[in-house]
Amino acid sequence: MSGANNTTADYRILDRDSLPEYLAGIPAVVEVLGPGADLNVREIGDGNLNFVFHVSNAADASKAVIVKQAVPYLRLAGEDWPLGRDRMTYEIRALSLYNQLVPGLVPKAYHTDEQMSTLIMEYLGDHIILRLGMIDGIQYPKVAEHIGYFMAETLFATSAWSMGSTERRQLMEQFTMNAELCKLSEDFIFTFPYMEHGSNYSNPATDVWARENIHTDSQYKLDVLAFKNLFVSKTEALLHGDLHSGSMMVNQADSYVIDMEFAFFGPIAFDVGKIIGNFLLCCTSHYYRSGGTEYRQWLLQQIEVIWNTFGSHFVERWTQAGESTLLTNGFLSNDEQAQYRQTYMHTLLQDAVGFAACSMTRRTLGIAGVADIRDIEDADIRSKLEIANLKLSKRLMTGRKSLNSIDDLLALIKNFYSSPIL
Ligand code: ADP
Ligand code: SR1
Ligand code: MG
Repeated sequence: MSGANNTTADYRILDRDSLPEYLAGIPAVVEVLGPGADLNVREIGDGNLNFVFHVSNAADASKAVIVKQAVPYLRLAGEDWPLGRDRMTYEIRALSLYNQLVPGLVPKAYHTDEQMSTLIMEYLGDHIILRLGMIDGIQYPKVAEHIGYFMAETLFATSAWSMGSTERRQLMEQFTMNAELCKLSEDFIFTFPYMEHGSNYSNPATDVWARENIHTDSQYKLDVLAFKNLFVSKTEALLHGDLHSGSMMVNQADSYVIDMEFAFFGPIAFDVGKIIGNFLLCCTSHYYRSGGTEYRQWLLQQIEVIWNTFGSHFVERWTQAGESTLLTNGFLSNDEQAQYRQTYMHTLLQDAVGFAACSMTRRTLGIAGVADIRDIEDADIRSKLEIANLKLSKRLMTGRKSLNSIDDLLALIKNFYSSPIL
C-alpha cells in the first residue's frame, strides 16, 4: 500500500471516557498497564496537531502508556481547519523504521492502529521536552551528540548512498503521499510568513519591521523560494520533517526523538537546519531569559557538537558503505571519493544554514511560534527578540555561501550577537 487511505467507518475520536474500554481490547497494552486495572487518563497534548493522552494504572503509576491520536482537523487552528488523519499512518511508519535504525533514541511502539489513527507508545516519564528544559536554562550533556547521531543514522541509512535503487524507491513509496503535511510545511515555513497573510502572528512593532525588511526584500524572498524548491524537489533521504527542540524528550542521560508525522523524502539539510534554527531561537531568548551569557554559550557549543557528530558519523557510514544506488566499485578512486564527500558536506552545511534561516522567520512571523519567544509576556521585549531573530535569519541567508566550516558559521553567529539585542 502506498498512500494511507483512512476510512471513517472504523474511526472515532477517543476521550477520557472512551479510552479505557478501547485500551482493554488491546492485549499488548493490557500487558503494560496490568489486566483489569483502573486507569487514570489525562490529556497532555501541547502540540499543534494531535491529541495525546497519558494513561496509567491507578494503583501503580509506573505502569503507563502514551496514546496519540490524530483528529480530522488542525488542532492549532481549530475544528474549522480540516486536516486528513493520514499523518498518523506516516508517523507509525517512520517510528517503526526508526525503532530498527536507532533503537533507544525513539519511544517503543506498543500498538498501532491506522484505522483509528492511533499510536500507543512508551511513556517517557523521566524526560521532559527539550524546549522546556532549554527555556529554563538546563544543560543536557549528551543531547547534542544524540541529535547528531540520530540524524546521521536515519538520514544516511535512507539515502541513495546506502540503499539499493529498488528497495529505496519502495521505501519512498511508503511516504510519498504525506501530502497534506508537506503542504503545511510549504505554506507555513516557506510562504505565508514572508507576506501579508491572515494566518500570521501579530506583534505591532515586529509587524512594521517585517513589512519593511522581509516582505519587501526581493533577494531574501527569492532565497526562501530557492529553499522551498529544494524542499519539494530533492528526495535525498527520509526526513523526520519536524526535528526541533519540541520534538525531543530528554534528561541528563538520554534523549528521545518523538513526533515524526511530517516524515517524507526530502533534502537532508532540512532536518539539520531546523534543529540549528531552533537552538538559535532559544539563544536569542536568553538575552532576556535567566540563562544569560553562560547558557547562550552552551547553546552555541551544542550547534557545533550537533554538526560535528552528525558530520563525522554520516561520513563514517559513507566511507564504510558497500555498493548502493550511488556507490559503484571501480567508478571513483578513493581520493576522488574523499574529495567528493568533502564538497558534499560543505554544500550540506550551507543548505542547512539556509533552512535554519527559514525556520527562524517562520517561527517568528508565522502562526506556529516557539514558546522560547512567544511565552514572553512583555510585547516590547518580545518584539526586540523577534526582530533580532529576523535579522539573524537574514544574516544567515546572505552569509551562507561564504561558510566553509562550522567554525565559520559560529563566527558569523557570534559576530551577529556582538551587537545589542535588547
Ligand atoms: P503533536 O504532533 O500534536 O505536536 P507531539 O507528538 O509533539 O504532538 O506530542 C505532544 C506532547 O505530548 C509532547 O510535547 C509531550 O509533552 C507529550 N508526549 C508525546 N509523546 C510522549 C511520550 N512518548 N512520552 C511522554 N510524553 C509524550
Ligand atoms: C500550521 S503549521 C504547524 C506546525 O506545527 C508542527 O509542529 C510543525 O512544526 C508545523 O509546521
Ligand atoms: Mg506533531
